[in-house]
Amino acid sequence: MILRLILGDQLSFSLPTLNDIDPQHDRVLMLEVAEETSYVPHHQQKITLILSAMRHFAEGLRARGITVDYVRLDDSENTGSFDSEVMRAIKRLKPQALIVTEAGEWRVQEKLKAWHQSLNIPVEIRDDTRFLTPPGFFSRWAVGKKQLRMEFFYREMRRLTGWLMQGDQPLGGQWNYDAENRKALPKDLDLPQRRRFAPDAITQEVITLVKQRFAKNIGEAEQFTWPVTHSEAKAALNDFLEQGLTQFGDYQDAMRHGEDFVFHALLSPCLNIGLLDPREVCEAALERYAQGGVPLAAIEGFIRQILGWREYVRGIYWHHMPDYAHSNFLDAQRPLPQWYWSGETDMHCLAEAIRNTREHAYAHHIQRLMVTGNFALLAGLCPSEVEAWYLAVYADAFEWVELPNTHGMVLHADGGIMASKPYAASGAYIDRMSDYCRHCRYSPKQKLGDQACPLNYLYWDFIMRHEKRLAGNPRMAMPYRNLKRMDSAQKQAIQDQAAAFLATLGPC
Ligand code: FAD
Ligand code: DLZ
Ligand code: SF4
Repeated sequence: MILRLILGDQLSFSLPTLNDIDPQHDRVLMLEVAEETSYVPHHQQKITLILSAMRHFAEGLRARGITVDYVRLDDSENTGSFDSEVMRAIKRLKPQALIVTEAGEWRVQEKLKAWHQSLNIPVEIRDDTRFLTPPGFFSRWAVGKKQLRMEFFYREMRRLTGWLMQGDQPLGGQWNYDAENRKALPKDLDLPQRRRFAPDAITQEVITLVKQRFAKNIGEAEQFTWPVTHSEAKAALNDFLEQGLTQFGDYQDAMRHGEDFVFHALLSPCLNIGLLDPREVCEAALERYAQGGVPLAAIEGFIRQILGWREYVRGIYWHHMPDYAHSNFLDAQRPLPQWYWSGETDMHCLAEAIRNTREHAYAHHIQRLMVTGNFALLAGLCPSEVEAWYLAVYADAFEWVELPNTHGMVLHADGGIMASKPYAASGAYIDRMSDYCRHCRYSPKQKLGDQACPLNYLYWDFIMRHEKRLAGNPRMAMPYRNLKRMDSAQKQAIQDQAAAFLATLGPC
């Protein structure tokens, strides 16, 4: 008998672990363990999603005639970690060998690798083939390059898949239509009501468990409406294709008070735990494009997110770990303010992004990057604390995708591995891309004084604080040219107000 371990983000029937399973003899092992449910204080809905989807997946395997040995979080004999539960299962079931697909996180992958030594049976760790990049492709592409840039990786991936290509040229003559994809939402544009999923009996049982065990964690499990099965995930994909894709490009960066989803896909939780396959998602979107009515800029923008960004961040993660997590290029040391959890701040853009994070364990990309992320960058919040927050609060958060986005793209803590410059912005950006400022006690037009948007003076304080580190970056030339035009009294006033504001966040 071969024991086949399936982790909580590996819920795909095409998982390499299952490739050659003999349902007559082999067993699948699935483990709900306290170590994984609490290594960061996960949002209640994230725990609900993973445990409910695991339980549904186990049912799906059983329906295919596969025996599943499933350990629940509240089983009285559950010892609480992957290591101890795998040992216990081996004692109980006496398998000849253990098969597992590589883990999505460095921390867990190190555990799996140690089992070669610590378990007294052969352990086979298989490549995770559920990504669009073939194993080893990223490292081969990265070798010898001084600087890695997503845009060039993405072009290689377009050539490899042949998606949106005409021979060896990009369809429409351009690789990237980003410039067309930065519109603000017109006031009178109605946004679609998105398909959500009512909890069934299995999910209800998990919600009760989560309420008992994780009552203090952020969010409300009772408000859970994420897909937990492959068929629900497919319905969510169809909903996006029907209601989101056509306008996805135009309003990719837009935000509106009270609108939590805009035209975004809402598919990352399903993709990251295996309920949807990235190839299936891209092919379905390409098919919809082929039927007509979807602009090229929209389909290109969407394909770039999955074929480009998603694959690229995974490549960066595995190429640079474990050192990647430890750099702190901007020497940011300030603790994360408590209001990142509660949302209780007068800055309306932040209050909104955190409100919908609390409500859904979701915020869209621009809220993560340009609202909570931008503030963390400007205020010099400590990377490890910010990263733990992002890892905890989003239903789609797994370190392979969360870390490069937070450590690299948002905080520039990697010194430019992920992005060629920090995405720092003042209140003018938020004002251009949203209606948040109209609901705020601050004004994005005021640079200094009691009414001034804190992002305005924090932005210039950031630029001044990091002049030595950033002024030489050609992509930062413009802000440093503008800084030169400021007189010293103006600079001092900005620094004074920024210091007073930062002091209100607590000691550094
Ligand atoms: P859409 O905006 O509709 O995009 C479609 C799909 O493209 C997403 O489902 C996702 O799979 C992929 N995608 C888009 N942008 C990225 C990106 N930058 N990196 C990787 N995939 C991308 N995404 C996660 O899946 N998990 C995370 O833990 C995560 N943490 C993030 C932290 C920060 C600070 C930032 C700035 C971004 C993070 N992202 C993360 C990327 C992105 O914000 C989410 O993938 C996206 O918001 C998910 O919502 P959606 O499915 O509606 O995506
Ligand atoms: C995030 C998570 C949670 C909350 N719970 C479990 C669990 O009980 N069992 C499990 O197998 N996986 C869980 N996960 C996912 C893991 O923490 C981890 O992210 C993946 O195994 C990827 O390495
Ligand atoms: Fe955010 Fe500043 Fe606008 Fe207020 S004024 S919503 S703090 S950008």
